[in-house]
This record gives sequence, C-alpha cells and structure tokens, in this order.
Amino acid sequence: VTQYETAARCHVGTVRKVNEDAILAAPQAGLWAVADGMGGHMGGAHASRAVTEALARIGGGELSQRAAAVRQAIAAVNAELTDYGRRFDPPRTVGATVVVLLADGERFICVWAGDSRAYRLRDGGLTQLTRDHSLVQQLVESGLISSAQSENHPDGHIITRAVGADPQIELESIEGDWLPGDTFLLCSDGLSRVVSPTVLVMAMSAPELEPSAAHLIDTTLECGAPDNVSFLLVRAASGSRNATCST
Ligand SMILES: [Mn+2]
Repeated sequence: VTQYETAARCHVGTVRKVNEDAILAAPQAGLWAVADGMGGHMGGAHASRAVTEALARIGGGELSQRAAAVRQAIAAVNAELTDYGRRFDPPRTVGATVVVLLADGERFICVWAGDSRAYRLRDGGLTQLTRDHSLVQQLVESGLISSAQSENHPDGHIITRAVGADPQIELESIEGDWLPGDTFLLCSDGLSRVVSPTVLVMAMSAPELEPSAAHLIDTTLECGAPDNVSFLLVRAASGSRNATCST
C-alpha cells in the first residue's frame, strides 16, 4: 500500500472576513480535494463544506469505481445546492468550484469543475493538469485573447462551471501515471492568481512538504492574498525518499 505525505493550508487571506474555501486530505484513502465556495452570507462556506463532506464519505475500491463515486457524490451535492439557492428571494447561486485528486499508487484521476486547479511536478517540470472553466479560458481557447492577455483580465473571476450553479453539473476529468517522485498540488484561485508558477515549482520541489507549505502560505500572504487561499501538496512517501536521495 502506498503511503502519501500531505501538507495543506486553508487560510482566510488578508482581506476577506469569511473563509469560503474548504479542503479535504484523506491520504489513507488516496483522496484529496479543494472546494472554493461562492454565494455570500455564509452560502459559499456552506457550499464548499457540503462538497468536501460528501467527498469524505467516499469508500474504497478500484480507482475508476472511486472516480464514479466522486462524480455521484458531487452530482448529489449539486442537486442539493441548486435547490438551496432557488429558495432565496431572489434566487441566487450558492455553489463551489471543486478539484479532486484520486490515487491508487500508480495512477491518478483528477476530477474538477471551475477554476480550482491541479498541478503536477515531474523531474522539475510543472504541468497544469486542469484547465479553468472560466470566461477568460473560453476566450483564450477561441483565440479571442492570448494567454498573456488572460492574466489580470478584468473578467478573470467569472467561472463557467461550479457545483450548485446549474441543474446538471458537467465535470471534467484527466487520468494519468503517478510516478515515484511526482508531486501534486491542488489549489484554489486565491493561490494561483497570487503567486507565479516559479513559486509553485519551488514549493513542490522542496524535500519536505510541511515546511514548504508554511513558506508557501507566508509568501502568498506577503503578496496580499485578497482572496481565501487553499492548497494541498501531495507526494507518495517512497517517492519523496527517492527524490531526496537523487539530489
Ligand atoms: Mn477563490
């Protein structure tokens, strides 16, 4: 059985009064998640917690079965949150982005909706595994703006998919190898908008994840942290030993 190391932070940031992000680390189950809530008046915090609590109840089994269970759990929360939002007058969206990472020691599956992200660092190279479900990403993909123009775009915060936003949730997923020494990062946009990819690479390549997480949250807060900041750094324990020996 593969053992995993996780170091995580979920911080309100320096500006917001409420932390509407929620995280889940269940390394013994090979499951990690970040949810970023929206909806105001505690709605966002309720939504993100509903997502992580539902995911925390996912049982064991094959990777593909667990991915199906994740999709089911998120669909159930989606139904609950769309119903909850409709009961306000006027109706409002009470929802959350979500990114989930599942692992079985050799493979991973990442499932997501919205602009919370997953990255993988392998041999010093950073790959963004997810693509944002956002208006700006749509503009980039349709060739209307360049990816450089997408940074600091005024509509950068507008997301096009979220749990609770529509009666039918459309989740995207990606599957791949988890090699010894790979390091994964899940994060809310409060991290990815504030620090550069170079900072992410430094955090993910550190031999020890816990001091690295401490340093990463400090750096993000020093950069202003206008939004809630959440992230999980994840590595297979044997992989971390290999990585330490090879440097
Ligand atoms: Mn956010």
